[in-house]
Amino acid sequence: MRKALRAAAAATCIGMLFGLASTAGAAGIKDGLKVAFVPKQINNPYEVTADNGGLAAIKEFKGDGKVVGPSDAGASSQVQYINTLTTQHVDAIVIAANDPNAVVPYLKRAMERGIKVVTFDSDTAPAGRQVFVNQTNAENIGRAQIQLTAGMIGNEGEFAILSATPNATNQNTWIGWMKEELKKPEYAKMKLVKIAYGNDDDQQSFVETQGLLQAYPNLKAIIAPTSVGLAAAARYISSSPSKGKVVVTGLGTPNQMREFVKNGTVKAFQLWDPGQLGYLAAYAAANLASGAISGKPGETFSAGKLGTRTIGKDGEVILGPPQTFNAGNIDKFNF
Ligand code: RAM
Repeated sequence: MRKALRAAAAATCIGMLFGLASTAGAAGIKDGLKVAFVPKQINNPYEVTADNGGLAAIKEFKGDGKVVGPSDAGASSQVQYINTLTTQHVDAIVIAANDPNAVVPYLKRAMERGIKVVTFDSDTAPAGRQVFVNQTNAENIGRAQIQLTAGMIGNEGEFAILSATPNATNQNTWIGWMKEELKKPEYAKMKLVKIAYGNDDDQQSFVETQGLLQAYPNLKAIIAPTSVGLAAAARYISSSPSKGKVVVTGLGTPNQMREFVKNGTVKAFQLWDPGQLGYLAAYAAANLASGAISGKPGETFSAGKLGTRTIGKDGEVILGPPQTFNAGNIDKFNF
């Protein structure tokens, strides 16, 4: 009899556990969370891959995901989308911000109404969000871009940067670290002659590349720390007399760069996995919206296939180290 009672009690406990598991999705995440992704711009293949990673995570934890955003990466182009999501009272907004400050008052308003905000890819000022999911350590990226370029031009010559928009937090942070790295004595003969902006617009980036080559006939390299800019610069150079003379490198997706690596225009470039970036950002948002974390340094959360992650200084979570792609490994990647 006692045995039977004990068994019944155990069954009740197990039932409670299962009961809990069915109302809370993956590892303490509530079911049915409404999570909205707001990319820098919707027609950029990099952003599409990142958003799809986010949607895959949302599906895993049984949430309700969507992607809304502008077609241009202008500083305040995301404001109207943030306001609509605030009115709809989604549970979380995951945004790659086009400007560190322009969106902050609107994101603050969303947070005041209980919506959790995660920035990923490109941060806002810390007041605009609870957590920033950073692709990789910004200092490493900036320094690595200079090291990669220096190695290809023998630490000597004029080079230009073809960036995204003048306001982009991520590119501006990386460029800041590139300038820091350039202060080292081994780069004394390398000269940054111009920072041009293609605004993450393919045509504009193409035209800016042409302008750089005309204005600086001795140019040895272009660094484009933007997937849109890098693909456009490589396309321009691949069919110009500068092919083989001007090094093109930066940050880009293997699928957009494969052709230019294979035809010899680009020897090497870098990136992380944008799909994993979106995936991690979705998990951070869901954990915030479930009350499992609040965004304080030292908190940990479970991020599905990416395991347990820790929130660092200023609410930053880092995905991992970047990858360098070249002719030898590019076919191993498909994004
Ligand atoms: C573009 C965007 C994005 C950046 C990548 C490398 O797609 O500017 O923010 O992270 O390039």
